Amino acid sequence: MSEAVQRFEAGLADVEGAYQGALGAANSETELREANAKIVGPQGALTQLMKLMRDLPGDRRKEFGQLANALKGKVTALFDDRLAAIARAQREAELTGPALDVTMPARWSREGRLHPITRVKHELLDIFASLGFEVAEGPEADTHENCFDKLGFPPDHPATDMQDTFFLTHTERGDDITTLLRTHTSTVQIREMGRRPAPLAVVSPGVVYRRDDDATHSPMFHQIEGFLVDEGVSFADLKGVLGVFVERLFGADVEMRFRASYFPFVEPGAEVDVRRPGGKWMEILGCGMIHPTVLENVGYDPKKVSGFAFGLGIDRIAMVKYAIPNIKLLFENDQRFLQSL
Ligand code: FA5
Repeated sequence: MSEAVQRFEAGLADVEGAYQGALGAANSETELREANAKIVGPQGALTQLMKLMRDLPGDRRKEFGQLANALKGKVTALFDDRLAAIARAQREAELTGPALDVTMPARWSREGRLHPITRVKHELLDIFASLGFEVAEGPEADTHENCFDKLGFPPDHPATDMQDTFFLTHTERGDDITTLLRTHTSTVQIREMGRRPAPLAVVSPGVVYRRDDDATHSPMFHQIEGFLVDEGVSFADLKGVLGVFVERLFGADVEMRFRASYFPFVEPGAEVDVRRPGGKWMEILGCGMIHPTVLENVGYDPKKVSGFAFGLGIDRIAMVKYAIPNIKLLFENDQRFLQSL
């Protein structure tokens, strides 16, 4: 008898003797599949044995082929039986085992709510709406003209460096159009005044962008622009509106001060700081009387009408309101921090 025949016979006998024990010992579907793979899987004992068939003498091949196939059939049949038995046993255990515990606490699902910046924005807009301001919005990407030129920034004036930003270029019908991420919401003054006559009183919330980055400056932040134009509007009106606003927002015990400041689009210009009792001053807005050049640029007659404007930082107001030490906390979206507000 050839050596190959001997090996083949011995191999078949090994599988024959072991397969029932191996499949019978498996107690779960995973164990059963593993045991089955060791016999008839690609690396399994029987599969490997069948690869030896070509070494057998030609006249014995058919006989051994039939034996090997018959054995494979028995293995597969037992595997199917065992798989069904395991599934039955599992089902049986579920049915006879302890019932579903309906008293178990449900998985807690977090309830979402508005981000503090959105809440503060709504609160600010409500106050201005109650004072008679209407709400308008403008695009985040706007032209150099609306962001700087028509607001009285001279071309390439170093003042534009105050608000270093991101420029965007796209091509439209063959022309390169340059827009930029607006650095302030004052763009909406130009847009709204440009499209309708005075009198008007508008607030405009939105996102703005600058190359700024520290504890009180974020490269992306939120402003609300406000402006009012009519006959005979004076700085006293501006102080009155902002005084009511600060008191409604923070309560009577928060102090407020106007500091003279420069913005090309107002004259005179100021900044407003607020302070909680015992706290530090925090700048919350810039403001002033709309510059006559700006009024002319939007087609108004500065001899007939005048107006005031202000631009406030929503994030800064949220910082004062919730005593948040670093503006970054507002944008990290750490649930533990947001839940605490
Ligand atoms: C302006 O943006 C002017 N457009 C405001 C204005 C409007 C003045 C109308 C006069 C008339 P300023 O750069 O100071 O001004 O920004 C206004 C407010 O935005 C600041 O008072 C501050 O509260 C907030 N702010 C400015 N830069 C940042 C920043 N990087 N991160 C967060 N808040 C900021």
